[in-house]
Amino acid sequence: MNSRTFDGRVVKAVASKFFVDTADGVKVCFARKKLKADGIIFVGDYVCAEKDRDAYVIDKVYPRKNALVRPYVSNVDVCVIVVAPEPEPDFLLVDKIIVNCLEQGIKPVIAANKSDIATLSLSEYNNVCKVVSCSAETGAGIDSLVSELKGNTACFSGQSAVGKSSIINAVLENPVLQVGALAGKIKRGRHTTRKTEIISLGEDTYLVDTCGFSMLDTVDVPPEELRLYYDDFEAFRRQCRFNTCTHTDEPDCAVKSRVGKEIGEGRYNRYKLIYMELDERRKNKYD
Ligand SMILES: Nc1nc2c(ncn2[C@@H]2O[C@H](COP(=O)(O)OP(=O)(O)O)[C@@H](O)[C@H]2O)c(=O)[nH]1
Ligand SMILES: [Mg+2]
Ligand SMILES: [Zn+2]
Repeated sequence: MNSRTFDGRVVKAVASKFFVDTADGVKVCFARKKLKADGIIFVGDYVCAEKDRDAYVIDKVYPRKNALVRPYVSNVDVCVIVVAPEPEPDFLLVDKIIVNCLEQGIKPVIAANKSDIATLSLSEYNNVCKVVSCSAETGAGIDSLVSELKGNTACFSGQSAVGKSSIINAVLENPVLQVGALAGKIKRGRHTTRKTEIISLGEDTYLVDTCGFSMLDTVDVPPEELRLYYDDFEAFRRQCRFNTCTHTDEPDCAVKSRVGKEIGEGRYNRYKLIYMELDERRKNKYD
């Protein structure tokens, strides 16, 4: 690495320009032709760039940990799945998003928003993922959510009107993240969803400000692998009669025997629904 090259992270892309967050501020870069030929540079990519005459040019994209599409964002660590008492929660969607997160190496965190209206009962998720109760309206629980985001790149998903944009705004206004030199950077008015962009909050914390990733709504794994994404089944799996048990129709299934006890009935029924959907889809593919 010579003095003209530097590392950074693409935080925004507009036409052929890439906004790269570096130790030395945000630099507007172009990309080498060979990189464009290899594929698009994603928002979220870690890159190496250099000063070439009067322009900054991206030379190299570092390997991605993961990549989401529609919108294209890479290197996501945490996905906040927002639910609320109103609109009525769609837990099938929540479970599908969790499977996809785990498959992509993303940590799912459920934010039970609008706690000022009612408290959702989410005990089914105790052995599944972190659940944070919050209210974007009153600010309750936003500190706990912020501590889940610190040092991570986080995106938000969930049904329309659950409060994703409101939570992002509450997080951006949260004093915990606005320390020292960062405070100035974050003064950017209230957040509204627009172009794909990740917001650098400093200390390696980034928010993907685009809500909802349609790819996270659709599960696409082989049906017999679905069970691998259910951490709450894990403790019992080894006691199933068959080690290939899918926990659906097999006899002596230890997972099934724990339903209504450690495993929530709704959670298990939705598992079977997703399993059958995947099985059906595969049958259609080969018919
Ligand atoms: N009571 C209450 N309302 C909220 C809360 N968070 C968001 N809302 C309201 O819920 C509606 C949808 O919020 P929005 O952030 O646009 O949801 P999004 O579609 O998921 O981005 C708006 O009318 C918000 O004012 C909350 O914590 N409590
Ligand atoms: Mg929104
Ligand atoms: Zn089983």
